[in-house]
Amino acid sequence: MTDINQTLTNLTVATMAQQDIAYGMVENAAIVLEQGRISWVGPLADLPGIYASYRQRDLDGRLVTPGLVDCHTHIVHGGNRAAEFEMRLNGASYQEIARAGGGIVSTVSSTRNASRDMLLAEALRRVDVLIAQGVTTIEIKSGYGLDRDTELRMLRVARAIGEHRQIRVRTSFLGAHATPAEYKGRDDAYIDDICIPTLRMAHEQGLVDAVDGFCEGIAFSPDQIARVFEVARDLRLPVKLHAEQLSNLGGARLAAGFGALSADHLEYLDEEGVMAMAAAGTVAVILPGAFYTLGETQAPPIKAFRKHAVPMALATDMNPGSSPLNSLLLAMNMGCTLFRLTPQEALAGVTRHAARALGLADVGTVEPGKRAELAVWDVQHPAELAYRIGDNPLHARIIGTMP
Ligand code: DI6
Ligand code: FE
Repeated sequence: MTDINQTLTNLTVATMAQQDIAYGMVENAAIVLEQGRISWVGPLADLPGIYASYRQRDLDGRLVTPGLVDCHTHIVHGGNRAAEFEMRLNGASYQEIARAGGGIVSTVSSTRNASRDMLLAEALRRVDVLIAQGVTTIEIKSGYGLDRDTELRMLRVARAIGEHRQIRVRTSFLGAHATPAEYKGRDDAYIDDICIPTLRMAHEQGLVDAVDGFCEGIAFSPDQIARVFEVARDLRLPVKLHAEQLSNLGGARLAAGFGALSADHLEYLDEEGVMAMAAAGTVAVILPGAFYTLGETQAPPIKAFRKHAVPMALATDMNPGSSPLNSLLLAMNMGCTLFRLTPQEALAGVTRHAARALGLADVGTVEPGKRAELAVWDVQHPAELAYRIGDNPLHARIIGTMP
């Protein structure tokens, strides 16, 4: 539903604004949308007279939240890894799967062999599932090309998604995701020959909003990530990092040192790393889909994040290998059930904190001045959004028309 100026009435709104009221809740509320922005939010009884002439839209007592933000996805990719999933459940080890050509490498070859149109069609099908769940902003990474042309093609497809659907797309360059087969054993040469020159070219073509990396024993060292982040800093691009997913290499500390928007996964993060993130204002992006798919047992340090007031976001990490999870609502439920997040933390994790993990100040809460991007739900209480498993209570997304 889109309209230029309208007043939404007969609703309860979880504004998710930083307030001492749970969910920033306002009951019997009204929301005024003008020219694609939120102009006013509050009790209907206090609606200023200047809005009396606006067309009113009665929401029948439904719950309104900010449009959801999925701040960490690899949703553009070729092929899938179902065969690998079956091999694993038939007892194959990761090594056997890798020897059989599984893992990131297999998605790299599927993606390199996929045309722009194929990548776009497959990604749009996955994005439509998220849109149907109230997502209005999505982050999309490169990282399955690992050569110049395919990395650029992935980023162009990501931008095209925002042209084909009413969803805002933010892109992250993830050339430092893995070393491709042709550079096996030559990580530094890959960083110098392919990753950094492709980052510069993608930036020149306006394809990059942030720079990401995978800091892990099976991927890149902190020093190698630092070389990519120094180029990002020269290009005035913000950074974010897959860090401490399988071990503690000090990736989150490195990211915080670069003033990173976010550090993501974080299962093996220690309190020193949490404190470095707190000092830098770096958001902790929690990815329960990968934890669940990989059968991980080490949970991220949620209590330490609370203790040091590190904002926590939640995302699908939608990718064909470690997190073939295409539901942000299920990610909310997993965040609560697997990591003991509260339902309020889970909703903040896919609204206010997810927007902050993307460096976006104009979405993530229902407050005057923010973009008019809302989700309307057939639920009585916002906790139902994390509580339900496999359900989708979305009634509609409301996206105001920008002039
Ligand atoms: N961490 C992950 O879990 C994924 N990438 C990353 O940096 C793995 C992606 C895949 O398995 O295809
Ligand atoms: Fe990821």
